[in-house]
Amino acid sequence: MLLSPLWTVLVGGPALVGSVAPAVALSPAASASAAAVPAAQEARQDEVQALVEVTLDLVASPNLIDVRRLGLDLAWYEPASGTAWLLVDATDQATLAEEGWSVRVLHADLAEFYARRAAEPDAAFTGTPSLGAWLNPTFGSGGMAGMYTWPEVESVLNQIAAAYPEIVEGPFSIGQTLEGREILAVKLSDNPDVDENEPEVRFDSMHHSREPMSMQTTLWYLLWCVENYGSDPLATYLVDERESWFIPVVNPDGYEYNRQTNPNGGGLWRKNRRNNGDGTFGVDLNRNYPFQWGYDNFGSSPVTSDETYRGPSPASEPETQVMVSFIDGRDFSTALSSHSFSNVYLHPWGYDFNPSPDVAAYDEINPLLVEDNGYEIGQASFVLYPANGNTFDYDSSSNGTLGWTPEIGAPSDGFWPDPSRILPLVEENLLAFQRTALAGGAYLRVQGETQTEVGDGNGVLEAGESVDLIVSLRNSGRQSTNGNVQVSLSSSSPQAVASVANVNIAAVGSFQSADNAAQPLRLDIAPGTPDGTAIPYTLAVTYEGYTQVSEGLLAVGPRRGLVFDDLEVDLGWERSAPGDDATTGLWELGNPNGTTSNGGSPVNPEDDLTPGGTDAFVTGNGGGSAGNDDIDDGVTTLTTPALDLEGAGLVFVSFGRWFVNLTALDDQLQVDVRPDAGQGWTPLTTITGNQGEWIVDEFLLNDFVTPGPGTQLRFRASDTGTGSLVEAAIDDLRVEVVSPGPRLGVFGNAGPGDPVQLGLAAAPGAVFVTYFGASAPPVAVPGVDGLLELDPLGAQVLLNGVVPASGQATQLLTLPNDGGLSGATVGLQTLVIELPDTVRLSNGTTFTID
Ligand code: 0X9
Ligand code: ZN
Ligand code: CA
Ligand code: CA
Repeated sequence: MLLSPLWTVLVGGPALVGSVAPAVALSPAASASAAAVPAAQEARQDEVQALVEVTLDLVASPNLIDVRRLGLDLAWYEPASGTAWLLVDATDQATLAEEGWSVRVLHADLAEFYARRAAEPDAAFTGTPSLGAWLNPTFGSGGMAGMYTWPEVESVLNQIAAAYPEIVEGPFSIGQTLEGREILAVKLSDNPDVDENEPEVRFDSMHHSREPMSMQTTLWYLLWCVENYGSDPLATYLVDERESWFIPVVNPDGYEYNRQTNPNGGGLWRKNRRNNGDGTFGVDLNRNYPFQWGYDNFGSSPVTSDETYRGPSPASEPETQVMVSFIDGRDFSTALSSHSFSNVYLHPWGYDFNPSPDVAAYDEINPLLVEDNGYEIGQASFVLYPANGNTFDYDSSSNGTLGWTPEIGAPSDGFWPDPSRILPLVEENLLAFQRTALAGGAYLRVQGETQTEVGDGNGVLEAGESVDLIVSLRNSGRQSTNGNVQVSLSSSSPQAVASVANVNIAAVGSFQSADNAAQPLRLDIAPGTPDGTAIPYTLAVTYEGYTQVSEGLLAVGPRRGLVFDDLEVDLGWERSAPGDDATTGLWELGNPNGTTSNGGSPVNPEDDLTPGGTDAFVTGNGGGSAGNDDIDDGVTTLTTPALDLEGAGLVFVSFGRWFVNLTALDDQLQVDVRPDAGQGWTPLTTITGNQGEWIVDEFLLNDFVTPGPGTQLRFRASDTGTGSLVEAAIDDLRVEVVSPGPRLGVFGNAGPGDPVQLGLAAAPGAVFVTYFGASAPPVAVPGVDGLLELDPLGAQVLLNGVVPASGQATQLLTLPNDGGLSGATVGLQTLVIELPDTVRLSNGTTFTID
């Protein structure tokens, strides 16, 4: 993207420019009367609200305390950068002018902006949702900017309960709102009408009526459970072994008020609809809970007109009372009380900086919740700011519940994301909902497995030997497993038999680890199994009737390096491909020039990955401003040279990659593989999120394709959707093989005078001689393992040597600088002499000079 402050990006297309005022330093205060409690008494619900951005200092004005003092509505805050978005009416704007704050108007009328943005053709949701397609209205096609209205939520809950009566109970009222609406809940479990002895978990949303995305996400998880019950093992387990309660809209009065004022969406009413008796309305329900209520005035306000007004007394509001008695009447182990927006998950304590008594549990579960979406997660008072009277603080203090508040969606999504964003946002939070439910009971995870050769002890699994498998398990949940854990092993290979196929592990306690080291599982490899044979196997871990299956592959024979490209020499990778449309930040090879975001986080790397190395491929390497150097407007493709891996056995590929995606997390680095030029690309991995560090990924190519004669990888980095800071980099490509015999490869796109890498994977200490010449049909040679694929007449020695201890002999060769060689195809093959008396031929391969 161009170097533009965050806000210009968020504003959207050119049609909106008219509503954006340039950065204005409002006139300095004539008298900055701090004693004034501005805007305290006015009825503000009917006023137009503008969204303005201001940068807050930690100490100097304006700071967060000033925001509180002035009773301003803080819609978004990023402590790291100090960026704050405020919702302000005309009176607030006058106050800001008096205070002399420099603010940027992002949207003069935010509600109108949301409604208009959601109505634009390119914001529409098209296609069929993968869940809730049978609902009326379909999920994602609700009546307010794609969001379900309150009557639609009621209808949808009824439709779900009617369709799944054997697992859904309700909807029933857990009590009434101030205006007499029923607060609706459903219960999800097997035997839902019976209170069974199963861990209880709760999912509520919309304490704040301008945050409908939280309700959509809660409903999505409910839909995932019911629609996958009986087919997906996890959904089945979570229904059978949990009692889950859903309260999608805690504040229907406020939500209906928004429908009345803004029927097409965009309404910004947050609090409930309490008439405060002084011309103002509303109490912030997430400040009204009766634990440390009114602890201080920092994050909760005694001022009735404020958006964080905590009410006259603890649990003064009917909605809070209903939730409190519901919470007290049950025994929730874990809970999510969802809000929007900020791409963050928050947990207790909220009221102060003291650590939660459950800090160890949070530390363990937190990273699991955000493993896929990369949201920030941590204690609310630190990650955001302290605020008292929060739902999760009450959950924790009264019932010891582990609770989180997801703030769903990016700042660019805001309170009313485009309809087209509803599905991506619910999807990116599904895992956290599943894992919150898991953590409420036993949450057994397979953390890893170790394989030990049982045989001659040379560290290599060979024919006639066995392998012992030890699985390490971790219970990251709040309850012990109910009974034993079964671990079992099987293989579909005709060359393998599980001689120890089933073992039991005693119940695993809450936040405890376990393994089967005392009774390893064992797989026997048949005598005579050739090197390079892949042995697939399946591990199954079962507890409480829930089976988690993982597939693995064992290689028979030694694993050796074939190619290692640290990119210190240019081997001719292709830097573009047909269809590329990025306008800046194209792939280039060089010494990376680091850039950083305004917030100080890394964007382009400063260093390559190779120890002692210099160069890597990066997308744009101009240095200077991060926004000028990164990918913009589309995709840029990097493709490796082709490598002959036909018949190579098992092929492991690894590479270091760097990926940064700031602003909106909607971009990716897509890695694909193809076995040969004529064939289609198969996805290897999609890297999303924002890492900002080198990470090495390894893949067994055989899991994706049959490695072929022209195997290539390609890396497609893109900035799509919302313009973002996007940078990718690649370094240290490695190819390793477990082969039936010595393996030879030539790597590089090279013309006359250019370098190529010649790689040989063979027995350490063996003597080798590599020949080149004309290829010929394979023939057997007496006394030699393997087939000769070179015409012996005219074949010449290219090089010879001794295979190093690593089993990888790599040689950089420069092609003769003779233009006449262009287009010529050369055959290559290596003779390997394993002293004293074994002689083998590598595969024959060919190389065409550019
Ligand atoms: O302020 C809130 O109630 C929540 N944010 S929202 O924008 N959805 O209104 C966050 C509450 C988190 N709790 C604390 N920071 N203590
Ligand atoms: Zn909220
Ligand atoms: Ca061995
Ligand atoms: Ca390098």
